[in-house]
This record gives sequence, structure tokens and C-alpha cells, in this order.
Amino acid sequence: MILLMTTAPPSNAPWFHGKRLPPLGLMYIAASLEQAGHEVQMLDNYLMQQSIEEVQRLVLNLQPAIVGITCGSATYKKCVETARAIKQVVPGCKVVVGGWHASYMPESLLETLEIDYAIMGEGERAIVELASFIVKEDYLGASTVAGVASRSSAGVIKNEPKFMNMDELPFPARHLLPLEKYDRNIEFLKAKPADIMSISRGCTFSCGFCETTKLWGNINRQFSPQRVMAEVNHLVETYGTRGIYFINDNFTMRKNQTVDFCDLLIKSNLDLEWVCDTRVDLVNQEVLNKMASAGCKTIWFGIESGSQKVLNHINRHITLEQIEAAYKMCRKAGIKVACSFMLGMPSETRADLMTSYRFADKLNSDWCQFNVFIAYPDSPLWREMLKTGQYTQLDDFLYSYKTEEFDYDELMRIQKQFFKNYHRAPKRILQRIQREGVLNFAKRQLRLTSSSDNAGMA
Ligand code: B12
Repeated sequence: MILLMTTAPPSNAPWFHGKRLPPLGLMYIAASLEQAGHEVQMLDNYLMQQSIEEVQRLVLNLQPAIVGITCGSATYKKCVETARAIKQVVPGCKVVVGGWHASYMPESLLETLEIDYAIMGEGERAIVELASFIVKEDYLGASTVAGVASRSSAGVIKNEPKFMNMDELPFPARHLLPLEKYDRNIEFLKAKPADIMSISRGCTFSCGFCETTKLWGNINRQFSPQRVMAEVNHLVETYGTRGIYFINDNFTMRKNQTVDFCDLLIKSNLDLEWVCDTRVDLVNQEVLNKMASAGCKTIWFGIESGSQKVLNHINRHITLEQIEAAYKMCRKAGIKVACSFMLGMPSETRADLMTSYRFADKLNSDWCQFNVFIAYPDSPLWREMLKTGQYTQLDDFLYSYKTEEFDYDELMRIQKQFFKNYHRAPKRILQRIQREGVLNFAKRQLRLTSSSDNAGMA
């Protein structure tokens, strides 16, 4: 049997946000292995937060031939610790690490001898091929699988990943995880229960803070509208889903596919509510009107900065005018807007931070989040900061931008101030009372005054 797991979260890290969303990527891995005939069990320890000893007891009891672990740069330490603990109790099993950090820095994982393989990029095909070699104990064959990185006498061998045709992918194995234990409510939607889904992989843009191209290449692949509709029906019939958050970088990357999917959703009369992420330069009035009539309630835009100079420096290829135009079109279509700004990106000054705050105030989004920028490996901004030395090191691979004017602690202080000022502005209070009603608003105010961080959007 094969055990697939996430590690416990870096809970004491100030930037850790405790959102409880299911590990979609790992559920795709599980579904592909089940489809190939393997017996699979999953442990989302990011949610369950079991101790290392409890994980060891589970592994001892299951005696898996393979343990697959998702590793983000923020959970690198936990991943290494977990691999060592597993090998202590079941030395014969093979530990395979995949996910974001494994795709960006596989060598750093293979430094730990208890980790046998790292899978870079899309994992479904690679894990199925790797598992077939491992069960045959053909380790030479295993080291030849596309997307696999492994140790050899000549150092780390990294095989170029291969991508699949999206519609060949099975539905994520949601049946292997206790869905009821997750946040099945999305703050931008009234409909409950609400679940997450993925409709595409990869982004053709190259923003300086993002390293997704190392995971999915610089191409965008999409499920066909029919395939997306089939999974929506599956969610509704099997899990009673009433709301969906499409968690992809750019939902409207291909407007014709977006319109076709909306037509299918409208014809289905499922009357679902949904939210998605996209870029302001990937929308127009026609596609927004269609999305609204298909149940889209909110769009999340990554605005990042209110300074054109900073937007250019982070290679965002967006203008402030485009942002305001997209907001106008969303309002006209009746779609609410959620947005996020990042504070403390390379080239940014204290004055730029104030410019971002004023722009956020002017946009008056329905939801607005200010995040202190953390550089993740191996993004262009991460490399720039290492080169200039202008950083505070937060963790093994995580850095925050540092200048004469501010460092990480000062940025966290500014974030809290922005959060308070923004949500205490009269027009925001009015906005929330209109959205939630006086009673709910009063209840939330009480809760918010007790916790002033950014965890929950106001
Ligand atoms: C949903 C989401 C979450 C959810 C669920 C996470 C999960 N386990 O899936 C929650 C809310 C829990 C979460 C938490 C955090 N997240 Co998050 N999250 C995302 C998001 C928006 C979508 C991920 C997703 O579902 N992708 C679609 C699926 C299909 O792809 P996938 O998960 O990458 O999985 C594929 C491959 O990676 C691989 N794979 C993944 N796991 C495994 C395991 C094995 C064994 C194998 C073989 C292969 C494999 O195969 C999968 C299928 O092909 C991404 C942004 C993005 N668009 O990718 C950010 C993203 C992954 N998150 C990120 C971050 C920083 C965080 C947090 C640190 C945020 C915080 N401040 O607390 C935490 C901690 C994450 C961690 N574990 O380290 C970064 C990771 C960067 C990095 N270098 O690690 C991303 C890339 C955003 C960004 N652009 O920076 N996140």
C-alpha cells in the first residue's frame, strides 16, 4: 500500500495562515495511483497536526511500500523531520517528496538520505511510473522516470518533467480525506458547503514573486469545459456542494473556454455560487456578464501594489488604469471584488507603501488583504534579494525585503496598521453592514477587535 501525506504546518511562523483547505494536488496523486491499481491511504497532517510519534505509529501499522509527502518551502523542515522519523520505524519503505519545494529545489531535499526520490512538477504520471519500478525493486529504472530527481554516484540526476493531457486526469480522490473537517465555507460566498476545484495548470505570465513556471512550465493547460462540468456535477451529487472556489492562477486565461463552461453551468440549472482568481487584463465586459449569469459572485485580483514603478519592477505587466477599468466592469456585471496587496517588495519605499494604501482605499474592494511579501525560492525577486543582500532571513529558504526604511517586523507593524485603518474607514463599515446586516456586522466587530491580524478578511 502507499501512504500519501502532508506535513504539519509551520504553526509558530508569524506568516502562517491557518486556512484549512484540502490538498488538491495530493488528492490527484492518490486518484492516479488508485487508477493504476494501488491501495492508497492519505493523511493531511497539515490539518490533523499529528505528532511525529503518532505518524510513526501509523506508518508502523500500515507498513507502506511507499510514503509520498507534499513539501512546500515553508514546510521543508517538517518534511525532512517526517522522512527521518518514517525511515526510523519502516527502513524498507521508499520516501518520495513532491510539490512546490521539490519542484524548485529538489537537491535540497535529496541532501537528506531518508528521502529517496523528489518529483518535480506535475506528479500524476511520474508517481505511477515510479511506483511501478519501486514495487519491482527496479531502482535503476526508477531513476529514469520523467520528472524524478534522485541521487547517483555522479550526483543528483534530474529528469525533465513531462506534462499530461488534462482531461486524462481522474477526479481528485476526495473520498480519501474527511472533507467535513475542512473549511467548507468561502468568505466571498453565502452558499454552503463550498469546496475548491482546479480547472487549469500553469501561467504564461512571469511575475517576479511567482515561481509557478517551475512547476507547470510557462504554458497554460486547461480541462475541457465538459470535464470541468463533470467534476462540478460530481461535487454536487457526492458532497452536496453549493459553492465552489476555482483556485487557479487565472480563471479567464482563455475567455472562449470560460464562456463555454459558463454556458454549460447555466444549462445545468444547478444554481451554484462560485468565486475565482484572475488578472485584471484577462477580463472584458462580455465575459464578466456571462460569468455573473452563471453564478460567479466574486473575483479575486492580485493587485500587489498601487505604485506603477513597483508593478513594473515586479514584472506584473499591469497598469493602474487597467485595474480601475476591471473594477468598473465587475461592478457593472454585479460581481464583487476581492483583492490582495503585498507590502515590502524589492524597489519599494515607505512612500510606495502609502501609495498602495491610498490606492486600496480608492478601489474600495469588497474584500482587501494586505500581505507582507515573503520571497519563496526560486522566484526572480528571491534571486534579486539574495544578490543585493537586502533581506531578513525568516526560515531556511524564506526571505523578507529589508531597506533603511523598514525590515520584517516594521512591515508586520505597517500591515496591522493598514488592516485597522482600512477596515475602520466609514465607507468600509457601510459596505459590510450592507453585505452582512447590522447584527452579523456587530458580532464580527467584536471578534475582530479581539484579533487584529489579517487572517480573516473583514
Ligand atoms: C490551495 C493552496 C493552499 C491550500 C492547500 C495546500 C495543499 N496542500 O494543496 C492551503 C490553504 C492549505 C495552503 C497553505 C499554504 N500555502 Co498555498 N497554495 C495553494 C494554491 C493556491 C493552489 C495549490 C493547488 O491546489 N494547486 C493545484 C494542484 C493540482 O497542484 P499542486 O498542489 O501543485 O500539486 C501538484 C504538484 O505540486 C505535485 N505534488 C504535490 N504534492 C505532491 C506530493 C507527492 C508525493 C508527489 C509525487 C507530487 C506532488 O503533483 C500535484 C499534481 O500534479 C497554490 C498556488 C498555485 N496556484 O499553485 C498556493 C501555494 C502552493 N501556497 C504557497 C504558500 C506559500 C502557502 C503557505 C506557506 C501560506 C501561509 N502563509 O501559510 C501555506 C503553507 C503551505 C505548505 N504546506 O508549505 C506557495 C508555495 C510556495 C513554496 N515555494 O512552497 C504557493 C505556490 C503560492 C505561491 N505562488 O507562492 N495553500
